[in-house]
Amino acid sequence: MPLVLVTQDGAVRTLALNRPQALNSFTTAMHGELLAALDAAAADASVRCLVITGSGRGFCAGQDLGDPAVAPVRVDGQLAPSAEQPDIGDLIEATYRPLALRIRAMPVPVVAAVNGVAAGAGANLALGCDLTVAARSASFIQAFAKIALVPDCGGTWLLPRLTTRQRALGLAMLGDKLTAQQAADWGLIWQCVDDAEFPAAVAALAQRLAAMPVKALVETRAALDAGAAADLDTALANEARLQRRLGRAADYAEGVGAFFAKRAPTFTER
Ligand code: T3D
Repeated sequence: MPLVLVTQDGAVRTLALNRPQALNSFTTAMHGELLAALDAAAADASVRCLVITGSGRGFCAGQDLGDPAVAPVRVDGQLAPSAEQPDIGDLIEATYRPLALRIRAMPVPVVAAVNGVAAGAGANLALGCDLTVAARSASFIQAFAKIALVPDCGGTWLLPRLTTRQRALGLAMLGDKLTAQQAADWGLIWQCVDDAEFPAAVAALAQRLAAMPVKALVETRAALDAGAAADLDTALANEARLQRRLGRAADYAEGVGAFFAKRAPTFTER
């Protein structure tokens, strides 16, 4: 059984994490399949929007804590620190770091469709996508402190950018469950949708993004990320550089032409 299910509807590709019996928690093998699926989507010109979701009742419970890549070894039958302990830093370097960077560099908009609980690295996978839509029954848990770790998969970068210092620290230190509605109210996610409307809402958003000028949307993501750390003049210079390039591209001509012709534009670039 694939650990990542890949489906496509028009120009929208959906990747569903597929270890429902363990709430789609990450094993090294699932990381490998997800990165390969992201690379394949990035290379396929028919894909204009990517959706990441979970199979079954969960989105993703973060790292599989029983995976040999992280599990503490048994000493005299007890789980305990040991020289044999796998190096979790090596795992993070090889898996969550490239995953978080890959999503941020996708050449198409990325929607997280959070169908259920998103915990640990699963929460930060969801929060690191471009637009995060959650079913009302879903939740977000920065579970790391409960196992004496710090947020990873980009959480230390994302949380202070998405919310206030107090809320970021409260979430990360306490590891309490944040409901989908709270996450929306706090501005951490784009939208919380009633469960019955969730699949249709995700599909409508993804199809809408796929019909937009995705090259400009991807440049917008990069420019906002760069702008958050830049001074005003640097951001203005970056805007001029991007508009110079985008203004010579086919999608700009199409957008302006469609405006004056009073018709819907057909964007083709990626
Ligand atoms: O060393 C490192 O970990 C480095 C990497 C760090 C990145 C991280 O993501 S660290 C954070 C890891 N994740 C967690 O700590 C979350 C652990 N899970 C939970 O706290 C709970 O499962 C949830 C709050 C997410 C959901 O609770 P609930 O009551 O809805 O479900 P459940 O009964 O706890 O879980 C259902 C099954 O999934 C259960 O298996 P079973 O008993 O039916 O056979 C449970 O063991 C399994 N499961 C859930 N999360 C994980 C998991 N199995 C392995 N690893 C998990 N993370």
